[in-house]
Amino acid sequence: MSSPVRYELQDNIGIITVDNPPVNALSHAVRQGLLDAITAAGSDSSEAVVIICDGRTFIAGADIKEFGKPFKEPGLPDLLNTIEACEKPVIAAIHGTALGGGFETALAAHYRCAVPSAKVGLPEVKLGLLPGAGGTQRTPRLAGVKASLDLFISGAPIKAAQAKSIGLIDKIVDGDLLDGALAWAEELVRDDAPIRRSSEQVVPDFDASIFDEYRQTLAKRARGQMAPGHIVSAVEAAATLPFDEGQAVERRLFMECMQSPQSAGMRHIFFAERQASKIEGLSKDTPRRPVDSVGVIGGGTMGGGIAMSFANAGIRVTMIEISDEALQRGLSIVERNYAGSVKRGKISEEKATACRGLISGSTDYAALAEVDMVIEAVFEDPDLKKKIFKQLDAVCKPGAILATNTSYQDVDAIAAVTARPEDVLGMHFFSPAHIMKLLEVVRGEKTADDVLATVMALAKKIRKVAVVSGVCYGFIGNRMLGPYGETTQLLLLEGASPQQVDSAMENWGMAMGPLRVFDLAGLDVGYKAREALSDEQKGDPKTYRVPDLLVEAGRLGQKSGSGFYAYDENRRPTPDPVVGEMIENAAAELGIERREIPDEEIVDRLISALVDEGRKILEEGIAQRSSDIDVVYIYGYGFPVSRGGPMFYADQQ
Ligand code: T1G
Repeated sequence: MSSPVRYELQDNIGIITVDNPPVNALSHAVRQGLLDAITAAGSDSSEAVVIICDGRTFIAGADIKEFGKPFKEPGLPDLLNTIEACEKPVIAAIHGTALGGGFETALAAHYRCAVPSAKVGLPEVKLGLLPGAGGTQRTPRLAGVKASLDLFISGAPIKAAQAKSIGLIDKIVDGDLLDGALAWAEELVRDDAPIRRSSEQVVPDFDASIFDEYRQTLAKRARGQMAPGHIVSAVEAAATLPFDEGQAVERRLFMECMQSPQSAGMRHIFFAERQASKIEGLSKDTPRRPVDSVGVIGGGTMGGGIAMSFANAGIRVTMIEISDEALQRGLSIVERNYAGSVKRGKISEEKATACRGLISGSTDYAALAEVDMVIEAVFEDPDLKKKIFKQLDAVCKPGAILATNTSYQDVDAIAAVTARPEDVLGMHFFSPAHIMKLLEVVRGEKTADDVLATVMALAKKIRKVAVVSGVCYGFIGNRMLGPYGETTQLLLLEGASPQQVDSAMENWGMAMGPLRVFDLAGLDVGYKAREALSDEQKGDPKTYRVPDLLVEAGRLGQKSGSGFYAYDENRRPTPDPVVGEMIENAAAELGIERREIPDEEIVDRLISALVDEGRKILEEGIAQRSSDIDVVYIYGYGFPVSRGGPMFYADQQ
């Protein structure tokens, strides 16, 4: 088996090339290949060494697939210390994304150059880890304490120009990277440039109180997460200890993170997210239809957000509304959202104007005659949706993809009103649609393979994480929310208060407790849905008695100023004794004895409710794999990524 690393001497420069597709991850073979190459360069006639990569990117990190497997030498920290110890100038030449162990490799080199489009970063925190191969010790010596803390704690990559401005990249190379790096190496040799080891640099002055400041912020912002706190300790070691001692601290903290269930959960989601984009039985070569223009039916909150998702990806959007007034309202939602994003510095004024310019409106369906795709985003009335699909069937061109943004309804029944059910599927966005990453792609019985393949690829283009679901009431996410909500109601009747249930779940890691979620969504939504059901279909009255009482008392949730909580003008929730009384009366009426319920039991029963329904969804083939369910809950329902999703969590227990 040939090594994924090759070494060649070109004139007086040694060139080490890593070629390990798809992202040149630092697998054992790559580490061994790098060690062999730097050793060879150390003893041959080369006067300098360039490390460069083939393919689409410089090394994008350690090979995450090897984590948790038996460790094989050489380890990365030792390998990078060997590269740094080289007595000849070592230059790292970066393109694509130099991430994690990949950027640590560049930091172990004595000089770094990059093409303008390159990005560098240390995203280990997103895997519940910290940079474990000298990154927490070398980066502060080049870029200082604060810039390093921000880089490690955000995990976000930065552009080459910014990296240069903080001392992490020395040179931007325009034109061919290898040519540029070789020319620079020649120059360094000619100028007898010093061997500049990052580990020997002194950490620039810093205010020692910065570490406690970050710890306090993280105690709130990253409550319960291990890695961010360990990052601060590792950087503090870099700032206060000699390199070797600091590296030992880094290693110890890294191993603690690596062995933590949190990192296991986050690594699971890393691969689960990528797995979700693969559809069993659908080959990678399935043809795709072009989607350069999209129609959106409905200019409400969802319609506006969906329109922005496509415009942000450079796709022209036509928003359809029933009247000019409604259309103006829809377009002004978009306007307001963009203005807000500019104000919060999320996007530039230019970008917002360009995206805004891609969105137009009409009240005439004829405006959709030539679009490649239409997404219906009107409120949850199945008859209205069917009426709209009949109209779309009449006006849209052959081959146009017709999608519904329904959160619950039978996509096959909607498709059946058209003469082209093969062109119909569900695209279930989550509110706010221009921000939430999850997209449930609902595959109808007759949905054509190329339609599915097109939408899955399109999801990546509009920066969504797409998960395929079969047709059932509520698909994957909302279907599981049913038993989760019912169990919540039982817990209230049995003795837990809304604030106890919510804080138990939020302390466990959920972004928001169930009662606050229901108040945010609006209690009238469920009430209206139940009104259309028979008592038998509604199921056990215990599971909806209290929400019904609240709605009938005009408590619709945040939007009416009260629901399970009372809300102030800033929509901050406060417990309301009136609700406590309503719950007690309902419990008495339903003959339920009340008792103290420990937080653990609340968490167990609610997570079990999710997992049990998840298992049924798997048995029925509604979801392709259990990790897809985890991705749905992480990206759509505020499930803590450090728990890996409900199904993964259950498997760990
Ligand atoms: N290890 C193993 N496989 C990886 C990988 C990695 N680091 N990165 C990507 N892949 C696989 C991925 O699963 C997919 O496989 C294919 O490559 C394409 O990825 C000591 C311990 C680089 C920005 O966290 O962020 O270094 O699905 O679909 O959208 O301090 O991948 O095709 O079979 O994501 O173009 C730190 C992780 C590791 C970077 C490219 N590094 N990767 O995005 O493609 S920890 C990271 C990414 C570490 C050291 C520590 C992205 C990307 P498949 P993709 P993409």
